[in-house]
Amino acid sequence: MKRATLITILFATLAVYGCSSEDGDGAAGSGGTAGSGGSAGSGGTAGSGGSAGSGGTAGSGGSAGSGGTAGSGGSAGSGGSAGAGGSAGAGGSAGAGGSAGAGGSAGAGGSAGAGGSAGAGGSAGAGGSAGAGGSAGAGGSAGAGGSVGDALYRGNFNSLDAQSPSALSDDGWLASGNQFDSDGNFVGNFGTFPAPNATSDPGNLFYSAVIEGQGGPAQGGQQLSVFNDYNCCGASGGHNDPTAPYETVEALVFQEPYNFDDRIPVELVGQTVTFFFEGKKDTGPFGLGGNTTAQAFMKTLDPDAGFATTRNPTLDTTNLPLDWTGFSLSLDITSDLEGQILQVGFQTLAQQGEPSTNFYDNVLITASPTP
Ligand SMILES: [Ca+2]
Ligand SMILES: [Ca+2]
Repeated sequence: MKRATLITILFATLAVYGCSSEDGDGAAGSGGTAGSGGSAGSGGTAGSGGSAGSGGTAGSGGSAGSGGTAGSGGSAGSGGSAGAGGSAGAGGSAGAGGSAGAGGSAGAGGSAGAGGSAGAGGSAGAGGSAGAGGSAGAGGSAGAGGSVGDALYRGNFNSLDAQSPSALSDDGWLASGNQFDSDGNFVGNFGTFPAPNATSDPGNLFYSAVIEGQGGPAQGGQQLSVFNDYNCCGASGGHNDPTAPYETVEALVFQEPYNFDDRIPVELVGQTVTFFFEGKKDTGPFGLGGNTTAQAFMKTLDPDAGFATTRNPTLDTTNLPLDWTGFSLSLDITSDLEGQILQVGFQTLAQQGEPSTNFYDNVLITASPTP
């Protein structure tokens, strides 16, 4: 039985059997006593259910807010000092390497590409077509003909009288000779004299001769033959040295554009004297052989210093080609050579009567401004 139902039955019993101390007439009208049900107000004690408020202790879960100390993870913010890595940003100053980008201004070297405008110099290469004008320079060889006006000597021997003893000397040719001992030491000089023409007296004359029949179209009818002096030197000297080692004899045949009486003038200073000639080997029995040597030469001599040789360019002609071939050598006339003597010609050096003949033609000696 529920508690509230039991309480209701109890009160009802009391109402039937109560109040017996009053006069016993007991009228039924006293039923008003049922008003005592007001004691049911003690149900207010049920307010102690408020002690369930201790569940508020669950509010200590607020100490979970100490999870805020996890905010010390903010010290991980010291990782922000990793931001010091930002100083690595100083590496950004490596960006200054970007100023290396200024090396890009080296791209200004690209303006060196303006050097490409130097390629415009290539158009100067068009000047190379002007080089075709250089072939016009071949016309300059005709200009050599122009230098004829400045020729110090020009000779082709064609019109010389081959039977005249003075054929060569009449054309300005001179001769000289030297004797050397077996060690090559100078023994003596034979002086300078008119170049002989051995054709006029082959048994007695040496050094040089006007000959014929050795030329081609460019050499014409007559040529110059140059060889040694086989009259040198007494019974036991020069070619007659009886014992080895042997003495040698030098024979010189030359023009003297500027001699003792007409020396190199100041006007010639700054000029280059060039000696052009053509040469051919003599294949006959008198052709150069044995130990003989030969040269074309230019020589300056100083009369004020014992005729000392001051310049002596030479060109070896010991082994001339079988066919006519052109040669040249040159000498720059500098101021120190003013007043000196200039000789231009051919030399042989021989011993023991060995053959020494070379053929020459078309001799041209010019002077033109030194390049
Ligand atoms: Ca000739
Ligand atoms: Ca000897």
